[in-house]
Amino acid sequence: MRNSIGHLTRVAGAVAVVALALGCSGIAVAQEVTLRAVSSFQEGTQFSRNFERFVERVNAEGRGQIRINYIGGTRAMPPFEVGNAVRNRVVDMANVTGAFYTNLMPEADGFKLATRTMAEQRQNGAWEFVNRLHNDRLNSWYLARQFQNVPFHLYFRSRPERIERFDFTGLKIRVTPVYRALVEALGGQAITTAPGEVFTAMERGVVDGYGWPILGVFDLGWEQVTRFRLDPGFYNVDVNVLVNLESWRRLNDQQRRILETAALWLEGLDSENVQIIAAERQRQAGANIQPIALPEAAARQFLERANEVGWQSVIRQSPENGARLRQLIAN
Ligand code: 173
Repeated sequence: MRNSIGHLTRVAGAVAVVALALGCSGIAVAQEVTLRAVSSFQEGTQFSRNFERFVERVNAEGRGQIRINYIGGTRAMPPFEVGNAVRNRVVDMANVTGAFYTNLMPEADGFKLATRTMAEQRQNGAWEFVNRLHNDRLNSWYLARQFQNVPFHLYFRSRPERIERFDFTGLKIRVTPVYRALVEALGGQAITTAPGEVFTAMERGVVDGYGWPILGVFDLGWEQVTRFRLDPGFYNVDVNVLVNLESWRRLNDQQRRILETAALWLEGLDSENVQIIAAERQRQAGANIQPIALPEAAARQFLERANEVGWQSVIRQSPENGARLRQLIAN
């Protein structure tokens, strides 16, 4: 009896030690949070690439604390569904342009019109305002914005007749919300498609041209169906990194700091774009994509018109927030 009690005491002691050890390691394991992430662009292409570098960096620096499980790009999820997926926590994180979630947040159409840098926007309350819009409409945290120094262009299969007067009457142009108001204001017919449908739409003659940034034309082979690019470029690209709000709130301070530090690094990668753009213009010329350069006065008019039409459209869709956004992000 005495023996068996002694035995039981020893067993209980051992169990307690094991439980303690498990308990501790259990806490340590639970501390590494995994976030599931998607991109609204194809994996490995221009507008996914820096986000993929960001994922690598977070996974290296966050070892033991936070890990991003990158599920992939448009193979994993259609681009126009990404905003909703981060809102509903189908994913925890998304690399997505505002143009793909204007259905949830009409103001997102205005990000392309920002003239203040992200550094300025983080100082003057713009980031906070835009973050609040994301909190309210996308149930998400506005972690970063990339590619602010990359303009959009219009590309064509053949030289449009009245292009010098930027008259698009009779032209069918593939758009997203980025270019829709402008194309329509200039008399063109706007047809919305995801990037993955541009090649076929051009090849089959469903459209005469398309809107796209200066970068990324070669990613999906569009040089085969493109002969002209209208210069100047207009607006600027926004590709945002969003984190579902609940996923964000569940992180501890240190995990958030890892993401925030990497986000600033990610925004800093924009400094690489100046050289990348110069090389890309050369590459387009080499692939027989000719620039149609508007004369200086016409170019100025075109840009003014684009800017005006862009803001009108945002403010029409969201009068108060649109006007506030303009004050905060544009000079
Ligand atoms: O043209 C598009 O699909 C589009 O709106 C966009 C936005 C940001 C980067 C690349 C494309």
